Amino acid sequence: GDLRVPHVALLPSAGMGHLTPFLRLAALLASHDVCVTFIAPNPTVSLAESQSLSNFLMAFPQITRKQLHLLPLDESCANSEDPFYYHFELIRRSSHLLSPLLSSLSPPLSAMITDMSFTSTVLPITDSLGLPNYIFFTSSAKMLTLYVSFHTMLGPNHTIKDDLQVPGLGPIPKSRMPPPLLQESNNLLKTFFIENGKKMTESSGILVNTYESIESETLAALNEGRVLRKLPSVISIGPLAPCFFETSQQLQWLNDQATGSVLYVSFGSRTAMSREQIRELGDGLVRSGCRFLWAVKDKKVDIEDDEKLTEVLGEELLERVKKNGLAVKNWLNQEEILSHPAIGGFLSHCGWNSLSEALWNGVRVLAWPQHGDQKVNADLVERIGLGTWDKSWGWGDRETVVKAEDIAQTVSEIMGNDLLKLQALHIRDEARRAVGDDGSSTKSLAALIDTWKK
Ligand code: BUP
Repeated sequence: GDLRVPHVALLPSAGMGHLTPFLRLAALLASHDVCVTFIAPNPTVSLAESQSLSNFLMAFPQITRKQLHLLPLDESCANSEDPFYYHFELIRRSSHLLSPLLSSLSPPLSAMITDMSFTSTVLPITDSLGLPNYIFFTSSAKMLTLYVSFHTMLGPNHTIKDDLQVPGLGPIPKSRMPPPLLQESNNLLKTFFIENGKKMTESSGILVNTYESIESETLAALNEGRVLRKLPSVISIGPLAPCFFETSQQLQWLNDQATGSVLYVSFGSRTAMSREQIRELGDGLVRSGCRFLWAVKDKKVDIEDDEKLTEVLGEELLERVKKNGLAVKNWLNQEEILSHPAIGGFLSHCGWNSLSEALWNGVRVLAWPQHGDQKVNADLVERIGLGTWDKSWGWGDRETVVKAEDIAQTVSEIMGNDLLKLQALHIRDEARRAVGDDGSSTKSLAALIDTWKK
């Protein structure tokens, strides 16, 4: 008989690092003739999220938006931890609104795809509706091994003693784990890891924005029960291709630079370095003698980031910066920048989306992890030959201030490293093959969609 058109609902979490891969996945599913409903938590934390979402929906009118209206929390629940983690909590507490929303959708849903941070909240809801629920893990497969194992590693006082060891895989040393996980006291991130990590086993499958040739050993360990005995299949569907729906920014400055000569510098949508570190970095970039395009971020949340560049950098440094590079404080269309022929390197915090955009475009990476999953990802950058990582730089500005001389030297080294340049291009070819016609990720996704048609 006729196969039905599958209808899938997607629920992303807070922050561009979660929203962006969900938008890319939505576009990909729509291109495979899946009917997609995008559930958008409202309001968002940042302006970048709300703008990106509305541009996306204008470009993909076939995708339906449903809003999940977030209930305000009382004062006692508000706290000073990361506003994005706090927003996860807000979405979690409004999740009882999901059940009526999901059951009202027409045609009836075939499946739901939920962000990893809502695993423990949303699984009971979809279970009660008899709806298969897939968890989309928005970081690397290597990070997934820690996510699902963390709750099994806890000792007395709820701390962990050891590195994560998985048979056949390199360890994840404690020093590379997100620092809040090592604290004795509970915090939002730790609670999320424990509760969600436990529940992952009950999902219908785990989708990861990665692909065989960069994480084959980790994917094998996950799927052969070496990480946890009982884990649903881990399906690599990446790298999710950027979909150009944002309006082009046409940076004239970039168009005027020589091919492969510019270092792009950005630490993601939620990292603000200290003023002191920002100035050392600026000084270092100037002293490297390389051309650079620098996204300066002074506050975690974009709406609060209103100081002028002159105030952040100081007049003297700003003048020096202008001679060699371009510093900006507004939101840049990063996928457009990384695909520009003038870009030859990326000084990155190693957020998983930034890395997937770097490898998609064959751009060398100089890793400078700042928090969260980023050291685990930086290690991967080094191992696959996409770039270099100077571990003495630590976690951004929390442990030490990295000096301008060090930055200058490392930057000029990576921009002059032709071997890395070739390796990055090779990685780009493999990445594109994975999502090409006969690619491993394409096949996995097609098989998944087929199960929804039955
Ligand atoms: Br900043 C910035 N323009 O100016 P990550 C970011 N981005 O397009 P994060 C821009 O936001 P988490 C800008 O291309 C990427 O897709 C960028 O995600 C885009 O890091 C996304 O790299 C940022 O995963 O999130 O924001 O720190 O901590 O959740 O990884």
